Amino acid sequence: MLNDHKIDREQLKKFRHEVTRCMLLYKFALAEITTKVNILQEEFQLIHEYNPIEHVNTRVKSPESILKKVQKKKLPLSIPSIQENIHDISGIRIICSFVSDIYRIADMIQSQEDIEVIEVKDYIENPKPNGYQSLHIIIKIPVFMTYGEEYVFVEMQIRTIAMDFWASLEHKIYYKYNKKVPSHLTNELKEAAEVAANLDRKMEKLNNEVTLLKEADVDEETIENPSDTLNLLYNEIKKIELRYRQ
Ligand code: 0O2
Repeated sequence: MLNDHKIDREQLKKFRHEVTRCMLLYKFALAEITTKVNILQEEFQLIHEYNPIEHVNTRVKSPESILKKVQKKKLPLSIPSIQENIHDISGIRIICSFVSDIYRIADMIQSQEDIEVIEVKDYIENPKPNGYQSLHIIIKIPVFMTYGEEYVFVEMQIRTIAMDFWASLEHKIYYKYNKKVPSHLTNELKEAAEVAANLDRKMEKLNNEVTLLKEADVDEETIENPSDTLNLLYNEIKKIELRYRQ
């Protein structure tokens, strides 16, 4: 515990070392999960010729935010307690094109053997009272250090562009505003969240329709003689090679 007694020089050095080690762990955990997401994204693109992820952001929570959470949750001010009880120090936000992509990506990540799923909060199925929508998954992921492996909590937030747009602006407007917000503002914000959800539904429907049209339109390559087949394969390999050299 850090808040009960005076800290001497040696203890301070040890504390600094511990904090640095922890911050590195959280950074490495983000590097691990980012690699996993990138692999899924590239493989998905290769197999389905479609990229379900618009963009990905990661962040390590700032020390100020960690301390605020310690106070809010009335946790002991110690590194083990922070590591055990605050699960969103490493955070990754994955912005998907369509709602169905969110669950597809979530399933692919959750089914990986080295990932332990700790908690799933589905604010898409059950939006928060203010209208907030997103899929939150707390996972534990192994990080291989020089002294052995450590399992680190990572919070994944997966949502669409419309959900992210709403959440970013709501955050700016008053997510962390501690006073009571006038009810007409809360109502309007909730309405805006419903508009965003409608937009997601509409875009998903349009995408499904276009996918069906594309499938019906697939022009089968007709190959007349074996040398055409070889040329076709050669050209395909060249195209793939060029794409992956970039
Ligand atoms: P920051 O600054 O983004 O890190 P817990 O994490 O368990 O202590 P809680 O609220 O049960 O707390 O977790 P939950 O619901 O999974 O929310 C965690 C994160 O989701 C928040 O982190 C926000 O990033 C985001 N979030 C949750 N609710 C809202 C909301 O109503 N509006 C917006 N804009 N974002 C939300 P932090 O630590 O609160 O903030």
